[in-house]
Amino acid sequence: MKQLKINKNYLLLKHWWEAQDLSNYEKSFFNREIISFNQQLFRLKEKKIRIGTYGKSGVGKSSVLNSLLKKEIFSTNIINGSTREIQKEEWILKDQTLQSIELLDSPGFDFCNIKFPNKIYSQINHSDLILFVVAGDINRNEVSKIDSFIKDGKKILIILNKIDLLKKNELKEIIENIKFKLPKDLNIPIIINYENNLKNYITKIVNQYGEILLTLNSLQLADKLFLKIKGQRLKRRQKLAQSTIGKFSTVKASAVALNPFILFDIAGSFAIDTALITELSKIYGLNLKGESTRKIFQNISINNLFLGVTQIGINTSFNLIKKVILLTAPFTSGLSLLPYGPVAIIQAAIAVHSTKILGKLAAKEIFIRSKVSFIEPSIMIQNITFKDPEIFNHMNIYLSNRDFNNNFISFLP
Ligand SMILES: Nc1nc2c(ncn2[C@@H]2O[C@H](COP(=O)(O)OP(=O)(O)OP(=O)(O)O)[C@@H](O)[C@H]2O)c(=O)[nH]1
Ligand SMILES: [Mg+2]
Repeated sequence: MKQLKINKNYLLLKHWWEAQDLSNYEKSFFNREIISFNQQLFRLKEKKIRIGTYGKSGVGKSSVLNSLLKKEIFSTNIINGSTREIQKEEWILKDQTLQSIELLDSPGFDFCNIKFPNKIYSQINHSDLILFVVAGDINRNEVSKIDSFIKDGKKILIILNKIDLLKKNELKEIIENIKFKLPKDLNIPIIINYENNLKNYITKIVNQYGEILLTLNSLQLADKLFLKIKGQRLKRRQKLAQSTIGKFSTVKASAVALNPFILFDIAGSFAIDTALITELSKIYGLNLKGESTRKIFQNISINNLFLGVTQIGINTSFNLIKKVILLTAPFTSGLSLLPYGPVAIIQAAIAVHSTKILGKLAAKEIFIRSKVSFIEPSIMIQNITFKDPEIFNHMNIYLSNRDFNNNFISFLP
């Protein structure tokens, strides 16, 4: 494994976070997420890995943690629902590079009396490592929860508990059944909880990969928050961009059509179009100078047949008709102005339509140009290389599910 410097990554991430420059609105809108991310940053700085348990009620989540701690810290009961909310305990392992381990116990996800099941899922989902505790073969609900964690790009281990209640030949069969229901290519480990087996396994994982799991998870949580903030910014800008495009198309429609005595030429139309692009670029936080605006405009007109044709069409053919009509007006006592009505309507319609297309294409082009150039968390993730890639399969899933572009194009006007 490339020597991973946790301090360096902490500083990079902290720096990135400070540069985010959130507005007050965003600070209050994302308050909970921000607090939780700051806690993660703090854990990264302090080298405190967080391990969370999850599973059905009564499978032995609290007992599993007690067996790691070798103390009865978390309450257990034969009656389901002995854990009602998330609880924490520090687990200090000797001879390891990490400062300490934070263990999270959670209520059973299927227990009917827990108040906020989604909040509990989300808190466990923030852990650096998830122990998914099962007691025997897994049912549809358990498979679906495991799938959600996988989709979210989390590192999970399946902990098979209560094996003392099984006959010897049953154990093998149950493990096969569980494996059959998990995604084949991922090789999610199934760890049997007997004697010191689980403790040894987790100690090994934490010693070998603790730092990198903590770092990767911090980057992943940073990236998730970054995407949320970015999505929300784009949604607000989408509204602003749409109304700006609307205003410009009205201006252009009246300029080219409604006043038959202004011979609105290519230069005038171009001025309105470039003003629109400049306005849109301001909305997307990219202050384009004249030259780049012209380039965007040219690119768009060349690549869009309709726009290219209307640029010429509105301004030449229709104006020619206008001129002829106006010139002949004195000879026809103004009668020739009558056909001007429909021409004006067509001109206005084309102007509106073409401005809307121009606005949409320009927003997309501007958005692509405004993509942040400084190091962002997803790039930091991609820059980390691994000696044991299989352990980090979950990050590949995360990156491929992230689907950056497709998510955001829908937020454009
Ligand atoms: N036979 C056997 N019983 C176990 C084992 N682990 C836990 N139990 C028992 O199973 C019951 C439930 O255990 P808990 O640890 O409370 O289960 P939990 O998943 O935390 O349950 P909730 O907090 O209600 O969701 C208790 O009576 C435990 O003593 C095991 O390995 N073998
Ligand atoms: Mg419990």
